[in-house]
Amino acid sequence: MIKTISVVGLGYIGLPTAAIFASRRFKVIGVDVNKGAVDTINQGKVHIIEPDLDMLVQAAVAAGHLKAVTAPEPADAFLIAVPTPFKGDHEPDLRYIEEVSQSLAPVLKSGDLVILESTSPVGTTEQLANWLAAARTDLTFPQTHGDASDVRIAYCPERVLPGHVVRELVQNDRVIGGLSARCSKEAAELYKSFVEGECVLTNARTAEMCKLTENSFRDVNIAFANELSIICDNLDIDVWELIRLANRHPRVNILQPGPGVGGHCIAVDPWFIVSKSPEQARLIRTAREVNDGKTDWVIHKIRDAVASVEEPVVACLGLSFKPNIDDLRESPALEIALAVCGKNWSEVLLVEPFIEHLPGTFDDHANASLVSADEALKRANVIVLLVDHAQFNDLKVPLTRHPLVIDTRGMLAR
Ligand code: SAJ
Repeated sequence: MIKTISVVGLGYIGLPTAAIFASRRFKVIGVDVNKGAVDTINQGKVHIIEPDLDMLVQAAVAAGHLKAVTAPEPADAFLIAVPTPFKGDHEPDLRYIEEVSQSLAPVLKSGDLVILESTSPVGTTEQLANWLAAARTDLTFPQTHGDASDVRIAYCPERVLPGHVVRELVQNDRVIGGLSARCSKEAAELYKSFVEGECVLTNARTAEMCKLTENSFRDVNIAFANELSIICDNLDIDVWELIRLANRHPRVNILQPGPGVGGHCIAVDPWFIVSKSPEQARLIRTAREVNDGKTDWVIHKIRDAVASVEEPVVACLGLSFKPNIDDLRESPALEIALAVCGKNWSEVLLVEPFIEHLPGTFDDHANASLVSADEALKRANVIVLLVDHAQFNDLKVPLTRHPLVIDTRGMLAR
């Protein structure tokens, strides 16, 4: 019977998961190496921006169901949600999972359940199990003892959309892959305490690949749209109209082109497939290259536009990685804005309604300033629409009258 759950890694996935378990009256111990985050959570506050998360955490801490600590303590179940970045060469970096396995091993006891949630290359759950087994030779593990093991280990990816995490954690289906059938079953029972979607059981390798497949599917399909946008630009065809028309076919559903693919998942996860299967993953690798290449293509478009006007002033509308959020990390819009500033082609007016100050990466660029959309429209002679924030809908009329607009999101065509 699981009474105490430890969630290791209190970021975008770990903290909401910890708070939801706490709301179901489990005793939840959140673990994070970031002391600042731990202190903030223990005050009932949050260190990340996600709708409804603040209320959930505040209630959980006030009720005494959630506390945060910097080192693992004994629990009946451990959920690991630490980052899995990649190294410079797109090779996955499992350092944080290895560190967790080392800090977790001393507090493990017979009967415990360990679930890995971090997006991971295929084989990582087995690797985690091997690290734990090497550290605790007094316990048995499922890779050697199957259903009879002392410790149960499973992989269960999340697939929540940033901005809708609290709702999607509850409503989405979960794919649960144990290292043995019993591991899958026990993990599913735990998730069923709050998941309203279906918990579908498989093995760990399939569950790992499933998460990577979902994001690669999106990446490949966005690459198709981005490639079309470049072909259409060359052929003088409006790609937005083209996609709208093609999508009238009952079995065609093309995604939307943009300035490249941002965020922490879709542009990263396909590399985890490529690094394991470099010979076979040809389309998946090419999709990554096409999407990254689209960002460079937009920068070249801006260069050509700047060259065509006298005393150029460029306005970049939007810096976040997708519409209606303030998240600038891994944002192609930000990358483009920084590149344009760095080239010193012109003064650059940056418009981002979701932030009050430019990030420090712009400190070296004296030609950059954060301004209102109205000011940007008044002063710029080259306008680049990089993010289709809902607020920019109000600009449509003046934008259509502007002589030089590079619309990477098809906002004007809508
Ligand atoms: N984008 C396009 N064209 C499109 C759709 C998206 O260019 O037609 C771009 C966006 O502008 C953005 C990027 O792709 O730069 C990613 O945006 P997104 O909203 O599609 O996805 P994320 O990164 O916020 O969240 C994704 C989701 N995955 C899928 O939709 C397959 C989410 O369900 C995952 O849980 C999350 O990644 C994750 O953690 O893996």
